[in-house]
Amino acid sequence: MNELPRIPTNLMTGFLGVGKTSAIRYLISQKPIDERWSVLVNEFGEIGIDGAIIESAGGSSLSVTEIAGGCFCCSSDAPIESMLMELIEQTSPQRLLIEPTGLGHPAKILDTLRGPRFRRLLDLQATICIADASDFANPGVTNVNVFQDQLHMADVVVINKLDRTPPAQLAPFLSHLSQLFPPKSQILTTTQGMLDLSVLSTEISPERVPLFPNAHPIPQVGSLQQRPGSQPATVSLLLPGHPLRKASPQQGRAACGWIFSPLDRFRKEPLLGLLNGSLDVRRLKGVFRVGNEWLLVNRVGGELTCESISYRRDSRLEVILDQSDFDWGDFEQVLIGCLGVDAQPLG
Ligand SMILES: Nc1nc2c(ncn2[C@@H]2O[C@H](COP(=O)(O)OP(=O)(O)O)[C@@H](O)[C@H]2O)c(=O)[nH]1
Ligand SMILES: [Mg+2]
Repeated sequence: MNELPRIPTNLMTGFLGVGKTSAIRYLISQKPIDERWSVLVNEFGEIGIDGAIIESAGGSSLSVTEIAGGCFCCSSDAPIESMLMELIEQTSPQRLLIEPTGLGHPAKILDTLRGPRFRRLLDLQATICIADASDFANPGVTNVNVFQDQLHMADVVVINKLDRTPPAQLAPFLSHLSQLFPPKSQILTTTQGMLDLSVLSTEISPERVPLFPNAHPIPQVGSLQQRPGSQPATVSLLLPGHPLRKASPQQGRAACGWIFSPLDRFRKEPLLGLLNGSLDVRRLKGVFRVGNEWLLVNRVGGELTCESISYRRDSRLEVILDQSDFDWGDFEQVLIGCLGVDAQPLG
């Protein structure tokens, strides 16, 4: 009996906000036009956003499946197995890319992909860890076991955000990476996740084992899961001005997400003022209907970026803080206060 060719598959790991989604979008921009790719993306919070961002980068031969609501790597419900199988059956991809959350432990996902259910279906290729040298310079991040294992389990490490990496931060990180065992197949530097497609088929080492296999506590898995090839979770019954809020603390960090009615429009200035405000943000991302346009807002630490996006469904926001407790009520009131339409100049 002829076996179907196994699907070339890559895991794109990396800590919060390092540029995983940017790298996937850039890889998709080089996708041969007649090749079918699928992307499985897992979000730290309950409100999926990356799926929409990635989907807006591709055409009809791209299918994006999002699992929101915590890390699939350690979920007791193991939705990754059933969703991955469904995705393979429904989309028959010729390449599969998987983006776990920035807090995801790669070992458990790799075990699943190499396990009995998937090893005849998937051709597991390079695990690519995107990294930010400023995280390596931050003991609050380097002490996180998941961060260390993301680097340790990778075949390729890509130091992204070179545009804002001082040489004094780059050199010690490169030196650390070059001393890891087994040696990395490639250590690359780039900006905006710009990677050549050839990186996906880099040679891999079967010897890599985790340093901290049990590093990850078991979080809850939320209900806003998405089916293969479907749209990101939408809540059609939301009333304008009354967003759905889902708080979902992650490994000792306060985190919360909101979905607004598609009819809600934001005023740009107060919205960006709030999102760029004094909150102790580790990671923030959102898509917003602002006047007649749609904006993608990203913040990592204190750095906020904003760009137009072709996503057009509803406004949604996800925030994760560098502190364990936060009362989201006041923040939500200010967020709702940003709704409205900017006054048009007279005349
Ligand atoms: N300065 C700078 N920002 C970048 C670079 N690559 C990505 N970003 C920004 O970093 C933020 C997080 O990127 P994203 O790809 O969503 O990271 P992810 O959370 O790892 O998926 C976004 O605002 C990106 O625009 C880069 O090379 N330099
Ligand atoms: Mg992402």
